[in-house]
Amino acid sequence: APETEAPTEVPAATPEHTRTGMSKASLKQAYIDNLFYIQGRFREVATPHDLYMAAAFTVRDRMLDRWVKSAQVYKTSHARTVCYLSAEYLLGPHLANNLVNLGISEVARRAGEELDLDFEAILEEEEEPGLGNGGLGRLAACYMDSLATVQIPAIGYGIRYEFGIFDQDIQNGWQVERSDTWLRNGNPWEIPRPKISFPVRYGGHTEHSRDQAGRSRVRWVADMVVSGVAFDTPVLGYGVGNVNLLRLWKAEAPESFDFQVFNVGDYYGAVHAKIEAETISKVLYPNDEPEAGKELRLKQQYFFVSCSIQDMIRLHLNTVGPLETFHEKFVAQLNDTHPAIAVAELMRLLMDDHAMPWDAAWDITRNTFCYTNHTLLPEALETWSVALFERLLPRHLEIIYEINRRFLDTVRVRYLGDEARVARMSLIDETGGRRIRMAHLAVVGSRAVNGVAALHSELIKTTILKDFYEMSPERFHNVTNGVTPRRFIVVSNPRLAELITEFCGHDRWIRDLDCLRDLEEHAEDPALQARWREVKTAAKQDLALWLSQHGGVVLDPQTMMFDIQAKRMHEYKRQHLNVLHIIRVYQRLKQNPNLGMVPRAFIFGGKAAPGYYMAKLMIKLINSVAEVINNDPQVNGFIRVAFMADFNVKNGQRLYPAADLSEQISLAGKEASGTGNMKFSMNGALTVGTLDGANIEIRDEVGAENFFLFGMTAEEVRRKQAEGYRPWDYYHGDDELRSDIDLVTSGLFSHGDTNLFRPLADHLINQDPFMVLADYRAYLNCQDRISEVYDRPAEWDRMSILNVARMGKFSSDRSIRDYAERIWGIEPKPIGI
Ligand code: KOT
Repeated sequence: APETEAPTEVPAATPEHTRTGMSKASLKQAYIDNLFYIQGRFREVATPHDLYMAAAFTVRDRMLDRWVKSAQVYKTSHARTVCYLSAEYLLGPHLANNLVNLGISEVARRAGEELDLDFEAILEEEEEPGLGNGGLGRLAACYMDSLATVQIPAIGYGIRYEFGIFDQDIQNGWQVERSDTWLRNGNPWEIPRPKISFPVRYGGHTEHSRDQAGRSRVRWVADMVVSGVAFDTPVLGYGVGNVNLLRLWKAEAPESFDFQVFNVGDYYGAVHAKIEAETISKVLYPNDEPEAGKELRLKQQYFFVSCSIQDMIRLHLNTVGPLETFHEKFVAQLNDTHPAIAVAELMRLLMDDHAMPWDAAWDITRNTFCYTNHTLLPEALETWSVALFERLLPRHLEIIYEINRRFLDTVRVRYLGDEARVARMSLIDETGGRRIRMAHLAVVGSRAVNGVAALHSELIKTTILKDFYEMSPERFHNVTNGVTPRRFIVVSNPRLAELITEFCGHDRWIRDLDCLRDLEEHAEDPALQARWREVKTAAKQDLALWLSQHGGVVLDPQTMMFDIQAKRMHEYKRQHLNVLHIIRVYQRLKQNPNLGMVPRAFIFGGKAAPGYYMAKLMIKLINSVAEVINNDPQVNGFIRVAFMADFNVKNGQRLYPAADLSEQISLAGKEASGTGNMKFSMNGALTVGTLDGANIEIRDEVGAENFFLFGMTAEEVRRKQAEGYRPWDYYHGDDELRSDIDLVTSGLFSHGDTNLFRPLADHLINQDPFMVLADYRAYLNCQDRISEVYDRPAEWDRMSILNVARMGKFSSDRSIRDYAERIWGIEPKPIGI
């Protein structure tokens, strides 16, 4: 089969081919053609969805030239390629982003106007692919954008879930989940590749023998097989000709399979087998940090990893040739441990299918993979029971045992007699039931290991991977996360983008975010400050309007500070600390209605894992506090509380531009990096935050005087925990704190029910694993300082401008360049337009 995944013939360069031309006239003609020839409609009868599809195809057509050309250049030049292996991609809507990256937003808008189309309504029509939970999945999406933009050949491999992250409704204050049917109306951005498909096997047993040359060979006789089919989405870089590939796998029953059963007459059995196969890519597990440990989850992981590695081997054999150079052609980045089974799978394919001896296969494997860790939370560290592995992946279990045997021998030689260390480092956890430690497999099978922010990368070395760090410190790195300024400034905050462009040169800052520095010298300029404020207020107006139409809360964008916390609901992120502050302000206002305070809108957004009771109760608490405050005329001129339902990429894009204050208040040492912190700050919000994750580096960049810091350091947290933390003492030692917690259980927020929020309050008073009570006072004091500064607009605006000016480091382009230079050893392969 030919190598490129799109036709190899590049159409002759005809600048105004109506199917690809970028002029307004071409766009208009192409749009009308697509509406007619693809949707089968003309304007008068077209539905909003038809209008969107025509727009999507018009844009996609303009990406395909570049895609084909990229594939050709990458192929003929044997370009080294990054394969990003991730179980999640939280992409967000494509249309607006692709228009920006093609550089045709403006001309498309004008073309739309002349066709009398409602451009905004068309953008709104797109259903976002929510193929991820939160930070980890969104990071993968930002990295795909940046890989293309910095012109690095890359393939993103993952799963084409039929149902992505659930949609969240709020009913009676509670989260209610609805299934996400994003494919219902078709997906114009993907191209199915039914001919690119691989068998993936499960279960059965292994048979060991020797070949004629006396080499040992293994045959895996599986008892279930599914077929993984490729669906490709082009990922265009900003202002470049490079288009990379996002290849997601859908599970299907192999064509031959049901006939076998059908022929013996078991028609129902055949259909059942089909459903069982399709189940594998049916739905995304909605757990953000803690692991589900479900069999289907392991099946999903192995499914996409096996397809991806088989695809890489196929590509290599078709282009470069001998598998001995596999690791020179490819570097594979493991996005957390979810794809860590890839280490055993590559070993299996090289040895069992391609007859390579162990040492050669191990050399290639270990030089192919690199592993990124995204969390230190013990409950999120993936382990699988040996029994489950044995049942599902018997051959891989053998390989893991052999990796472990050889690895532990090196540990023994290095640390004579230290069997405790051997047990700690083993790939098998023998304490309790025997379990496979996926992080250990990922580390042992990788050339490089990295954390996602400076603090996190340091903590990895002193906590969960300490023994591994001691043994080979040279393999440990830091790559601080970043976010794409295309989506999170240009697409979502066009007014700010336009203002920045006046100072930082058209286009320049969008590809080199360090250019934002040019704003610095104008930070005190009253004229810029006035316009800065106008831009912020306009974004707040947009959000206020949207919120009033969706959920009904009315906020005043002119007078109120917009104080926003938007992220997954989790105790370690401490949304309840924010709530305690709201309750304190409420009580102050009730005691002194004439308290001259800066009015604030407290805005929340975030989904809770469906099985995470405490997180769901926090949502209910926020909505219950909102109900009381928003309906109390004594206070609702000063404070209001809003919970934005269904926080996803699209809704995030409404929030980030409108924030005055960004809440990044996790317990120090718990948030690996955070990326929302960067999105808010890039849009001119000031941060109230702890010294956690990337907050530390954000503060270093923007200057301590432009960041509202509070709370314990990770080191103080560690010490306090070691001493024995007693939240009870804080509760009894601080009258205001006690009164705030008591108000939660008083029934005021629960129509007299004093039990509803008792689990939350009791947990805080008795356990408080994330030390909300210990940081409460520092947080309140910090919030008071914040209100004072907000009262001095010139000062606030200067700080806000400086935040944006100094955010260059947090572009995901910088992160990708770091990976390319320090970890991947890969050069850009520029493709012009
Ligand atoms: C989920 C399950 C297992 C292991 C890790 C996770 C995980 C970690 N999911 N999201 N994260 C977040 O990843 C982001 C990107 O690196 C970080 O910014 C954030 O702090 C993590 O919580």
